[in-house]
Amino acid sequence: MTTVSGDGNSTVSVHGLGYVGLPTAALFANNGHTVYGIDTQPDKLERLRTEGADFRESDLNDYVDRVLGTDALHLRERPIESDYHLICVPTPFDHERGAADLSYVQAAAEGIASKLRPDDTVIVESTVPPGTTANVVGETLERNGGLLRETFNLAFCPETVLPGSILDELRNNDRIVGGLDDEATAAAHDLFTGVINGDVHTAPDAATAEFAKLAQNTHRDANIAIANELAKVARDHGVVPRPAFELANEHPRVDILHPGPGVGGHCLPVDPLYLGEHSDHVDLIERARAVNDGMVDYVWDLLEDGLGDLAKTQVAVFGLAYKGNVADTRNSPAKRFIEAVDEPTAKVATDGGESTIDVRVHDPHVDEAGVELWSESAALDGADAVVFMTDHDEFTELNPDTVAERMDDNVVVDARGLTDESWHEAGLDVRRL
Ligand code: SAJ
Repeated sequence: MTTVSGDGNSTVSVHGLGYVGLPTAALFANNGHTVYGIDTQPDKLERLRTEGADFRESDLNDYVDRVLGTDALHLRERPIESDYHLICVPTPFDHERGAADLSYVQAAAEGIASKLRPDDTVIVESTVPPGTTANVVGETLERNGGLLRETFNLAFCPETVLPGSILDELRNNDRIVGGLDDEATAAAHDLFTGVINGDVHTAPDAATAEFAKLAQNTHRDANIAIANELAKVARDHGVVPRPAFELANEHPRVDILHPGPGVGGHCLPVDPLYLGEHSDHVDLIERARAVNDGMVDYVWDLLEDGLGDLAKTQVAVFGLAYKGNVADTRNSPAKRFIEAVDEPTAKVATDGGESTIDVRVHDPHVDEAGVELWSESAALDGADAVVFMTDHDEFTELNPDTVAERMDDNVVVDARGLTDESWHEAGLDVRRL
């Protein structure tokens, strides 16, 4: 097996320098390893060289910039011989095929194969359906390189980054490692033990580690779905959901999560889908996905209910990011909410005529091409309704009297539980999840 491991002087190649790979490369480079950060996009490498890291998390940028341009972290377009190869490339879900798109993983494995030496260790971090490390990566490495499977180490170790606290979670979270054999598991275990503060748990094999990762995010997605469904049912009973959940959560074995406008980000909306690829028993998991995706329509219903008529309406949408205090808009429910404005059914006024909805999106964290963003006051001035889609701190701090003064009408749809009694007292008609 790999002789030098978690002792901080191995060569480690990180394939794919995205939101997982770049912080991971910095983690190893900051802990004494010689790291090769490999990415097939020359523009990205050039930007990193000239401008440094551009995460929205300054502690992470400092951590990456500290090693960029030093002998600890070399940026390269092509694979190079290394003791360890970490695969951190995207694995988007291909909705047309109903399967994970493993082409980036395969391409990375093909590149590694030509540089693989006996006893080197390959570790997959990208989220993949169970069996991928052994069947797809293992076979690709063997087919494209000159080595038999038994002569190198192959393991899976899922990434655990949380937008908003990437560096903290990268350094402090526990990790799971599962290899195709004990040597591979041990090699991966030693590598991560040397650089993180959390524990490294060993799985009996790679497929178990792959499954465990998917189970974590599927569990969270399904638990958010039950919170969302309970919230809708609560409202049907005239009960405000969140205070009811807080009471229910007084029980030691109950922990209802927060309802909201749906689930976004790069993990929860996608990972549960990977479980259905080789199983006929995915049922509740799919329904949970549908419940969460359907929350955007429910928020629309609350809005329509509040306004009564959508003709010539001005709506301020507060929050474009997929969750509070981040700039990330991937799979954001707010984006789907705004897109729904363009659908013909959303535009029918109660008198049957065309309605014109003027949507003004305000998000102090987001700066995104293609989406027109408004300042807080420009979004609120003359608005008939305000819809809270993201729980940014700035929104929690809003003064309801000021909001009421600026608006024309008084409808507030609070999909994030930001408002309290003072919003009613300010004369606002609040519909809360
Ligand atoms: N959300 C709710 N209600 C809640 C909690 C979250 O509606 O009670 C929504 C959020 O607003 C957001 C979405 O769910 O739209 C996902 O947010 P999140 O904070 O639950 O998770 P992510 O996607 O940012 O990161 C998840 C995390 N996984 C788990 O908590 C099990 C993170 O720890 C993983 O590292 C990450 O996926 C990953 O990379 O897989």
